[in-house]
Amino acid sequence: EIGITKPKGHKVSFHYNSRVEDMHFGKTHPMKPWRLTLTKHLVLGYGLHYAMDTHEAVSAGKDQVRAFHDPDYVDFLAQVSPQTFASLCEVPRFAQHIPPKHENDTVDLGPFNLSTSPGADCPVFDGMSTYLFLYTGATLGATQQLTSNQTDIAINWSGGLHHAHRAEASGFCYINDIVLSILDLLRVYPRVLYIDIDVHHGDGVEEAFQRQPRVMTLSYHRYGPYDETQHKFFPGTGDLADVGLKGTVGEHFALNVPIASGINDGQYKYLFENVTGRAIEAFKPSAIVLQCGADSLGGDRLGQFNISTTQHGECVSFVKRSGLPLLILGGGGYTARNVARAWCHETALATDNTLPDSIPLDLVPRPEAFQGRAHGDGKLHPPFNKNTPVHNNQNKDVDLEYMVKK
Ligand code: ZLM
Ligand code: CA
Ligand code: ZN
Repeated sequence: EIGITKPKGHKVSFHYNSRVEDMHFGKTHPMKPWRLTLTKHLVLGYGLHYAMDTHEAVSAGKDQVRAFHDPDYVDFLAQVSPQTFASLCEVPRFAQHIPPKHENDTVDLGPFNLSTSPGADCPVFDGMSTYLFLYTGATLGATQQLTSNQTDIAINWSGGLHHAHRAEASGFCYINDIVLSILDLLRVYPRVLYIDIDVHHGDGVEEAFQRQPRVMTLSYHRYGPYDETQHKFFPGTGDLADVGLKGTVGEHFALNVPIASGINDGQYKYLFENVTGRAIEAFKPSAIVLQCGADSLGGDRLGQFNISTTQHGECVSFVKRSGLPLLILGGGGYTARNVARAWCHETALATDNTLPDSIPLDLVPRPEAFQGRAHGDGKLHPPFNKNTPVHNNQNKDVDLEYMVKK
């Protein structure tokens, strides 16, 4: 028996709707909602649902999404499908959002940076509207539990889509559920701290609150040229010097920790705990939103860091120790079995449970996803092995010290 217990002294609520699992961004598109299925399998397999209140998420309404997004964009998202895309592009109020075509564009972009080309970051796919309004509804349901004092920690692994802008999809993100949540939190809490451990810069959230001193955004991310081609790692923003909009009251309420490829556990822990610790001390937030993108894990298909699920989880534990109302969200994560491992482990940390390292394979519907040498030998925390692509560590301790001192 695994012996899962309810946390003593605090409540955790879990927000999810299995309908998000059926979605396909496209055959080889890196974003796989299937990772959410695997996460659910591990959470239920270990019995963590006994330690939380579970809520079936309901779709967000268009009015709720308009609290941040452009009304034309919201209407477009609510109606779009591969079948309706072409005719919607002809509607004048949508057509005005079609970007001018650049000569070396590889994909045909429609309005709002959406596209039916298979190579697009933000494709239009079957069931897309349902998916978008559901992950957003899950985040808003989780937020509502916090603002009504019915929980202390609320979790939505299907949320955390930090790149979406007011009238533009970007980087696999269409609706910015994080911004919508923070706007709701601001009705109740004087100050909200947003922390983002996805390997990508949380640009959409930073931009939305760049003039807002009641929200501090703090992102840790891969930054700099990607490879010899000198292309920048997506989205290319989040320099150390970027601290919020200059000359507004929001200046100094954005923090960025740009990191080179290959960072290890010890270095990440040093950065995360020093910078986050000082941000909490100085800003004195009344609530925290933590985006837990799992593409910062070693072995991720798109990420370039070497951190373990243990260290990724340490970030969650560190933030939890603040004792503040906490919203935990997902985000990126492109090696599905590792995403599921990290988010299951973090669900356990939120509920004060310690899981045995052997996955209860008899209780998970797809044990083969976690078995065999290449899939982590049935362990929750398999060590990196020769199948894990490792990125050379380009981070010098002196550079990290410089950022912490700054
Ligand atoms: N091309 N298919 C992270 C968002 C990262 C921009 C370069 C598109 C991909 C990637 C799409 C099937 C989060 C860029 C990339 C190719 C312009 C990015 C479709 C592979 C595929 O095989 C693919 C044909 C696709 C997209 C790779 N895109 C890798 N990296 C980034 C966006 C989102 O984790 O932060 C939060 C959820 N985009 O680098 C290009 C510049 C589009
Ligand atoms: Ca980040
Ligand atoms: Zn990411």
